[in-house]
Amino acid sequence: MNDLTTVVDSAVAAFAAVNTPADLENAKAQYLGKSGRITDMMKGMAALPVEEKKTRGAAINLAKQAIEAALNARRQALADAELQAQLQAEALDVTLPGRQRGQGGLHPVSLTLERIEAIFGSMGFEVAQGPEIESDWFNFTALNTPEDHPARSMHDTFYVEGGSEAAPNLLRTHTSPMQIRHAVQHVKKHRLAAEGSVTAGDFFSGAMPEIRVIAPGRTYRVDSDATHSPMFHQCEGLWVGEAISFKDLKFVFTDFCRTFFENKDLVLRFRPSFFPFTEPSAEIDIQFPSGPLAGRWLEVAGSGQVHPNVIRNMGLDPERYIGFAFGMGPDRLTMLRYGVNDLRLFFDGDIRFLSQFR
Ligand code: 2U9
Repeated sequence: MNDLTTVVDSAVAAFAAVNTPADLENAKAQYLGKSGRITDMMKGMAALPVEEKKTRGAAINLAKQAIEAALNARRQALADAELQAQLQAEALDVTLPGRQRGQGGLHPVSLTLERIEAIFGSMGFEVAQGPEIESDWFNFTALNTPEDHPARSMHDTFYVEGGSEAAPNLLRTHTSPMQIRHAVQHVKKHRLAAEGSVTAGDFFSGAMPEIRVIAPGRTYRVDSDATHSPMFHQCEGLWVGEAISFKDLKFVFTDFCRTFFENKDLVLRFRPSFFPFTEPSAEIDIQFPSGPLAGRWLEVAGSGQVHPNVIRNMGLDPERYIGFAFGMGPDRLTMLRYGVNDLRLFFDGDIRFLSQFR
């Protein structure tokens, strides 16, 4: 029986010596495989007398069971070790600080638009928003822009599909069409209330609350360099009533600029100019009394008294209604406010630039 003890010891040692499941299966084959040592011993029993066969067979079985037990124990040990190694490799250090989600913020131009809306809102202006794809009528014709005006050319304006040759569609070149839309609705509503019906063709001369509205939003022109982007922002304002004059324009716009730039000593200059939709017209320049831009005249807006043809296109009688309008570029206001000198930075989407305004 000594030989059996030797085989069992040898198997246990062989199993202990391997470190992978594949090597363990190879080692097993040497003892329990088809020509393994235990199998050979079984075969060797054939020559024994019957009585010896019984005792020898029982002893070999016991040895075989011992080897199988050692094999299973080793299999389990290797599987446990593998699991431990994997757990260690994939271990999470739960004491590390978590990954923070970056905090977002509004785009600098959006901050400016919010600021403009808040300031004009405090002066009783409504905010009107509307389509960026406009008809030629709302964008040009209603605003008294002649058929042959250069702004209507394809070099200046993006025309889009969907309209007819007589009434093409385009990407709005300013937000003034929205002012016309707003004014027409305003007039219709109050005319209906006053007269019970709205007759096309003539103009409303009755009493009505004033139109006081700003139209902020995206606008488009065929233009691209350091100070022009094909998409840019505009905010236009309109105040129409029975006695709204240039004096009111000067007061409103001066108050707006001083609040916007947080500088009560800001100086404004109204310079004669020309726009088809206003008459008379003026460009508005500002001057900072101190700081990096001190002493320079900086153009910030166009303005004027709304042209009688435009008043008519709102459905109003220009003999009774009069008012002013202005238009400014929030992109440029943002550049002036923060000292940015290249407009394209606003639209490149570089987070290193944009995160400075959070
Ligand atoms: C209506 C009637 C008149 C709005 C006006 C300007 C002058 C003007 C420019 C300023 C900077 C456009 O973005 S910009 O290049 N705008 O000069 N805009 S008067 O006049 C209107 C608007 C609506 C119904």
